[in-house]
Amino acid sequence: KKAKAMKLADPLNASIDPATQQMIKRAQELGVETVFDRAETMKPCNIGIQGTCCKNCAMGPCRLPLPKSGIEGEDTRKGLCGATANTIAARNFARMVAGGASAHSDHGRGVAEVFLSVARKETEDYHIKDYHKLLAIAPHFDVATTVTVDGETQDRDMDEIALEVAEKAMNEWGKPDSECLYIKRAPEATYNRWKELGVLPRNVDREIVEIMHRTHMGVDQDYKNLIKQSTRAALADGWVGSMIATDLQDVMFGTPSPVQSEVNLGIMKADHVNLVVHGHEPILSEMIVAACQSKEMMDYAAEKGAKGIQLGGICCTANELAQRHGVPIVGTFLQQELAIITGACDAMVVDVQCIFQNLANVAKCFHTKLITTHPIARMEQNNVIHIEFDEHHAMEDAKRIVRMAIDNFENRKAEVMIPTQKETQVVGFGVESIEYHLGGSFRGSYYTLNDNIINGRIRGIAGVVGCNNARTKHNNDHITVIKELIKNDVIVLTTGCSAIAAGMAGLLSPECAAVHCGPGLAEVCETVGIPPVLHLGSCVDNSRILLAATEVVKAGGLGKEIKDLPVAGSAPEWMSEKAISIGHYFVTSGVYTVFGVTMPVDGAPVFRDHLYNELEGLYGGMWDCEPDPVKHAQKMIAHIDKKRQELGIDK
Ligand code: SF4
Ligand code: MSK
Repeated sequence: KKAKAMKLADPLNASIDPATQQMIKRAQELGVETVFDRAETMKPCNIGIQGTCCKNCAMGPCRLPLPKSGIEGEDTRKGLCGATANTIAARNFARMVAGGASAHSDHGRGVAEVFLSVARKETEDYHIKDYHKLLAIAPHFDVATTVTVDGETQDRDMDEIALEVAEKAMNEWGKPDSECLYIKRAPEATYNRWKELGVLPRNVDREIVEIMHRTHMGVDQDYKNLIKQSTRAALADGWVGSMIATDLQDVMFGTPSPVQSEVNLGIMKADHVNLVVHGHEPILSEMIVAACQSKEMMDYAAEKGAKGIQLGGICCTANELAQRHGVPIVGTFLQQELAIITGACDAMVVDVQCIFQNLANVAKCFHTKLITTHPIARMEQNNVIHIEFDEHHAMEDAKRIVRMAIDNFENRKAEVMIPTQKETQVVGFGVESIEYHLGGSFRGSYYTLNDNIINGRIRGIAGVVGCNNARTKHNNDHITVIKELIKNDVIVLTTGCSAIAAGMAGLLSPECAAVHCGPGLAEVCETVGIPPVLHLGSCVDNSRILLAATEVVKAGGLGKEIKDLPVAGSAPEWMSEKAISIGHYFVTSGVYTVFGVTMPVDGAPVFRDHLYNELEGLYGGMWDCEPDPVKHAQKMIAHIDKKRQELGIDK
């Protein structure tokens, strides 16, 4: 129930989505507090937002706000130890990279551990679904796929390949020497650039630990050196931890290909058991899909008076299940409380990342069972049930959870109110399917991506990704940025909650091209039958965007490195540390990357200049921040045009 001093959000100002507006209003009528109301009540700290508050030791917190009039002459601000604003902001930035890289990479490690169990035949519930993908990734781990016997080349045993891939993958987190193997997947010139700059990641865990050491009180006090280490950790995230997560998930659960699905709160059904999965790791949710589809569970639901089981996802778990099974998406990050407020959510199952602790308080007001499943992510509230999920008896755990949701169907108490809004969407593009749908390769025909970029029908490529943030109007900036880009013939690759927002606005359908795109992009989309906004999956699947850019480089005609391409990145409504890690691996892979909302660097202008300008000289990519979504998109387009000019393909 809402606290006494709570201010209420204006639903029309809080979101552009009518279903969300309706449910915020509903929550307020019922006296249930949501993130939208809390954002009205609590405003952010003016010093923290500038990135210049340090609490790395007990002599602080030391706060170094930038004077309103700016700094005249020498900047004499310092903490008790003498740390400058640049050092403090850079340490805070580095710790965000560490937090983000650890979240993605620990997810990747979990996937690799399950894959190792599969390879060792220790689990019967998970299998290899895509052997083709296994063979495709094996060489990147230096695992041979053939052997020579008596002078003849023969295919190697699949079980042997799987085991070796699993062991080599696990090694990427903690090998004692050398560098991560997967980093070589980048274009050769980019790899050489990183080598020269000394930022090749050694192993994932080490780079993250080293950030924590360097940012401890009294260690690294050079903002440039701190950013160099942030680069190692971010590259270890994007090109190693996240990329291995994506690849091994594809091997075990199938490489996505375009599939039709639906999105928004209206996918929930009053006469069905509604089971909502929320979080990130498909290890759990894949099993829940299988359990929901089992005859045993469907019969049990019918016995309890339900017409069926409606499974739906929130956040990146939603993207994982949608891209591989077409499971409908309930909503974005900011809609998680609202799914329960429908009164029709019989169980919400969560694993890791982006889960509001307030879900437990909202669930108390309804009949919803809130179930945590991961040993590293529990909640203190006593109405939360913990069912620890273990890959060795995964199906048993999944059925227990589904049965709990079915048993709870008859306990609905509040009046059910499910918004009617839902959109049809096509999701599940990856590097493989982009290639397949655009002429079977990246270059050489009327249909291929590189040719369409060179001839100008497609002006460039944008990656628009990331979260929602309750400090901005829900989905507004994602949709404004994306519409501005496609109107100007820029094709958009999207992941995470940005992808869900695009689906909710009807932008993940091939039909929307005629309405929203410039003439060149519309022609390409209509010819090959793809949407102008391609859903590439979850946050770890940003690795697919890196690999798509790499394929464009390799196909030729557009320079030697990702930095040469007419591409730009964006996270219009970012909020998580993971977004900072993603942003930093995009930037240091050569992509101009614009964030919305605010960046916690404004209190340290010299450090900010390093991120926003100097990094371009090192990596070819640089950071920027622009909260106005139209200007945000225009900055990306200007960068794309600059690159087209440098390539000599501007028209
Ligand atoms: Fe203050 Fe330095 Fe301690 Fe940070 S490390 S809290 S700047 S004394
Ligand atoms: S779920 S990290 S709110 S995109 Fe990946 Fe969405 Fe951001 Fe979480």
